[in-house]
Amino acid sequence: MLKIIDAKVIVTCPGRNFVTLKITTEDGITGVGDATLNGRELSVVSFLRDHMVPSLIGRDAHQIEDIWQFFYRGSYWRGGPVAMTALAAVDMALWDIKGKVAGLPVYQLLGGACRTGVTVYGHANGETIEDTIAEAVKYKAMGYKAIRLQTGVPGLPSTYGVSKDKMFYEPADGSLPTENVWSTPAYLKHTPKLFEKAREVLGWDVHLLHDVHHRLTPIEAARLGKDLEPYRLFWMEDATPAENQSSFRIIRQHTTTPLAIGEIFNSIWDCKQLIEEQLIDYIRATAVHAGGITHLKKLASFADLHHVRTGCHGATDLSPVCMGAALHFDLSIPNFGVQEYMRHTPETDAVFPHAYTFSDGMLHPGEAPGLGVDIDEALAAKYPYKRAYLPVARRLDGSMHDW
Ligand code: GCO
Ligand code: MG
Repeated sequence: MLKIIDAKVIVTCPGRNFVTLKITTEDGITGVGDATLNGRELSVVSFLRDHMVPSLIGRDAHQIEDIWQFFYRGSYWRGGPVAMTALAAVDMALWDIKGKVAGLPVYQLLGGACRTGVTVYGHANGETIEDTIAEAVKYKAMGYKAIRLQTGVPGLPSTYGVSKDKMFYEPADGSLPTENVWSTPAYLKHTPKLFEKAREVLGWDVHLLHDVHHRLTPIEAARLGKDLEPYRLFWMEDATPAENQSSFRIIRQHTTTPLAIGEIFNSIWDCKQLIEEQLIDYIRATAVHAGGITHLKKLASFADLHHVRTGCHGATDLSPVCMGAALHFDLSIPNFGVQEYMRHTPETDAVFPHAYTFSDGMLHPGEAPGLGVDIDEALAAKYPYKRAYLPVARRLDGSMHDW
């Protein structure tokens, strides 16, 4: 028995908001878990402090599976982004503690390394096709083997995914939601030109990816997938919203462009049909929003049976603690595909000292016991919470468009 005696929720904003759960055991061993839900941070803080922490205190930190089952199966109000993010934080912190007790990095507890490192993709974006490709050239020079390309759409004043600060792109850009303008015809016309030019300049020995951010209907996504086929994308991401999972049948019937989705999924139930019917190629669910390492491991095993590989979300709104957890997971599973890697700012890296390192297009979680990521609480306290929202999109006629 390794009794949990404290669980503290820490909020910090070193450039953007992060929520971290720090669990302490009676032996003084601590573990950290990411609890950041972009634009909804304080809801998770309350969920943890007001509802979960009181029944976490006194439990055995070693019983990771039982604690997971207690909070998921034992709960009348199951699932949803807030509860699953809170549960993920508990789960990650417990894996961190178990690794520290064992004196092993978490990937060893998950079955050991299946590969030498974790191939990551970086983000190249710009207002014009030329700007985007110039950014991609820089990523190639840094050693990246996979690059996501996003570009502004002519005629639209701003486009989500195209940032001012290139290396440290921040999606939550306003203290109230910014309103972007969207036009599907303009986007569908422009995007294939980006990839045509990209292949010309970057060649064929680099993986190219693209994120649609749920902006298309299934038949529009089918059209885009077809138009992108000559450029052999690694994946087309979030082509259409997926509450109705059978929508992906329509896209799948029409195109061989590989499909990825799942960064907003919270459990296996959000993608059971997508996986079972082999409607996607990559599942993007990640530790912090899908119940932690414990649940993600099950999801990946299920995906493996259906030839679906992983591509964990790794934007800047997932803290370095989540990145650490993702890397241990990525290294240890057979059906890993790729890991997203948007770099954190130096301020964020200083608040979260970590053992993971980047070299030759790959990240490695390092050999520190546990997750290998910590939080400098004194430094964190210097950056108080600042309200920030993700933008929304309206069509040219003013009506709301899908996120
Ligand atoms: C991605 C994303 C991000 C998200 C952001 C929301 O693929 O990295 O789509 O840009 O929108 O993480 O919180
Ligand atoms: Mg995305």
